[in-house]
Amino acid sequence: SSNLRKTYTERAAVHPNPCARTFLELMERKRSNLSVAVDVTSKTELLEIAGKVGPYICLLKTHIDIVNDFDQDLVDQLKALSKKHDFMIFEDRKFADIGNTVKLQYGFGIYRIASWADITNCHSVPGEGIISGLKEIGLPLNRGLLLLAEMSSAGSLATGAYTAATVAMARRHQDFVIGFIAMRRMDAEDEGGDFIVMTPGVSLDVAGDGLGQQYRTPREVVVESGGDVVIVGRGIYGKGKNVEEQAKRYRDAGWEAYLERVRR
Ligand code: 6AU
Repeated sequence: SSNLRKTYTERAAVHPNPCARTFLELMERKRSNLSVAVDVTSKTELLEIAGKVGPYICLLKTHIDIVNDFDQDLVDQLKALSKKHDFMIFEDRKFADIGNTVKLQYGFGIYRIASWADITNCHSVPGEGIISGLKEIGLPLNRGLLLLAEMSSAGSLATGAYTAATVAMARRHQDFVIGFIAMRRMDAEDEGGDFIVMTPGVSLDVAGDGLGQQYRTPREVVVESGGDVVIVGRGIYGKGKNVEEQAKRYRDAGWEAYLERVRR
C-alpha cells in the first residue's frame, strides 16, 4: 500500500480520525514506534516499568485485569506518566462478545476501561455489532479501536477469509476503528483509507516462548511486513534484563526499520 512509503507525519496530516491522527503525530514527535506490553501482576511493578520505558515508547499496553492490587490510583498514576513522558495507553482487552455486553465491559465495572484507555481492541468473531457497541461508549470520548485481524500465536484461526472479513468490517467503521493487530500490512493499495498496523510477537533474541508465541525481529515486522508499531513485552522486562537498556534497544531497532522503510 502507498501508506507503506509515507511518513507517520504525512499520514497524520490527511487522516480523518482524530485518535489515529494524534497517535501518528505522537510517534513522529517522539521518534518511537515501540509499544511495551507490561504484563506484570503488581501495581508497583507495572508503575515502575511504565516509568522506566516511558521515555522510549509511543504506547503503553496494559492487561489491567492481571493486576492483583488494581485500584483507581493505579489508573491515575498511569495517566500522569502518560502526560509526563508523552505516550498513549492501550488496554489490550480483546473484547469478544455481543455489542450490548462489550459496551458494559468497556464502560463499566471495576476497570472502567473507556475512561482511561486511549485505545482498546476486539475480536471480530461476534460480527459487526461488537464494533457498534464499543463505538457507543468510545466515540464520544475520542477513543480508538483495533481489530484483531491476525494473531502471532501458532495455529491461530484468524487467517484467510476471517482476516479479509475483519478488514472489510474495519472499512465500514473508519470513524472508530483506527487499525489492526496483525502480522503484516492489511490495507490494499487501491482501496483508500489508512489503518495503523500494530504487531506483537517481537523479539531480537528468541524465536518463541514455549506456549505458542512466535517472535520476529522489528526489521522483519516493519520493513518486510509493513507493520507500523512493534509491540514488545518480555523482551524488555524479562528475567535479568535492564529495562531501560532494552527499551532503548527496541526503540532504536523499530525506528531504524521505519526510516529504512520510508526511505527505500
Ligand atoms: O512480547 P510478549 O510475548 O511478552 O508479549 C506480547 C503481548 C502480550 C499479548 O497479549 C499481546 O502482545 N498479543 C496480542 C495483542 C497485542 O493483541 C495479539 C497477538 O496475536 N499476540 C500477542 O502476543 O501482551
